[in-house]
Amino acid sequence: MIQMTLIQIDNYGPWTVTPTPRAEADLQILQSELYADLQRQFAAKGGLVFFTRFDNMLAVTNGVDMEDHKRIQKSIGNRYPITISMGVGAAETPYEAQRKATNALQNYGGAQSEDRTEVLAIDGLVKADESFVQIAHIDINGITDSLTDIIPAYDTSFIVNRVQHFLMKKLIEKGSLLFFIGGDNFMSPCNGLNPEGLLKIIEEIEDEINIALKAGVGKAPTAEKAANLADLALEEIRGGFTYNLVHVMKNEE
Ligand SMILES: Nc1nc2c(ncn2[C@@H]2O[C@H](COP(=O)(O)OP(=O)(O)O)[C@@H](O)[C@H]2O)c(=O)[nH]1
Ligand SMILES: [Mg+2]
Repeated sequence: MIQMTLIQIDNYGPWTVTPTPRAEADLQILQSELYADLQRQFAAKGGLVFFTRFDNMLAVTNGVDMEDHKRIQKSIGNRYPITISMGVGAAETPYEAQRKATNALQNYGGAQSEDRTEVLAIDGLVKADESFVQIAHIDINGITDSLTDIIPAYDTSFIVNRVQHFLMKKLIEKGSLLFFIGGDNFMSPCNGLNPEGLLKIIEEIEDEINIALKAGVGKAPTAEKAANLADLALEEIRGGFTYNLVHVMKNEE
C-alpha cells in the first residue's frame, strides 16, 4: 500500500490578487520556498514531495503519521503569510491514493473557500507492515550530447515537456503517476506496474517520438528508500553494468 498526501495552499488564488495583484517574482519566491520547506520537513520523516503545480503538491508519505502532518501544517502557518490544508489517502496504486487524498480534502470545501483553513483530512494511513512504495526514476538517454549542447535551451525544454506528456498519458492507465524532477528526469510512483509494463511504455515512446529513455526502479517501505534505490538502479544502467533499459532494485531489509 502506498500513502499519498495532497498539500494545498488555502484560498491562494484570491490571496495573490488581494488587495491588488502581488508582484509575480514574490509569488514565485513564496512558492519555491514553500516547496523547499515542505520537502525538508517531509524528507526528515522519509517522505518525498513533488512540486506538481506549487499551489497543489503531491507527496508520497508512507511512515508520516497524523501528528507529523499536523506539526508540518502548524509550522508553515506560523512562518508564512498563507496556510496549507492537506488530504491523505492510502491505496494499492498511487493514482488511487492521490484520488482518495483529494476527495478527503474536497469534502471540507474548495481551494478558494474563505472558510477552509488548515484542514487535515485523513482518508487513510498505511500501516507499517503494509507499507510499500515503488518509484521509477526515468531519464532521457544522452540529452546533453544530443540536445542540451546542440539546440537552443527552449527547444530542449519543449522536447522534455513532450516526453512528460507521453509518459503521463501511458502511466495513468496503469494507475501510476509521473512528476518532472528537473533536467531530463522524471519520477513515477508506480506501485503495481511491473518492469515489463514499464519497458513496453519506454519502447512505445521510442517508436512514437524517437526519444530513448531508461528507468531505474526502487522498491522499499518508504519513498526515501525507494527513490534512493531507483537512483542506484539508474546508475547501474548509466555505468553500463546492465543492458536492460529498466533495472530494478529492492530493499534488502
Ligand atoms: N533531479 C535530478 N536531476 C538529475 C539527476 N541526474 C541528472 N540530472 C539532471 O539531468 C541532466 C542530464 O543528466 P544525465 O541524464 O545524466 O545526462 P545525459 O546522459 O546527457 O542524459 C543533468 O544535467 C541534471 O540536470 C538526478 O538524479 N536527479
Ligand atoms: Mg539523461
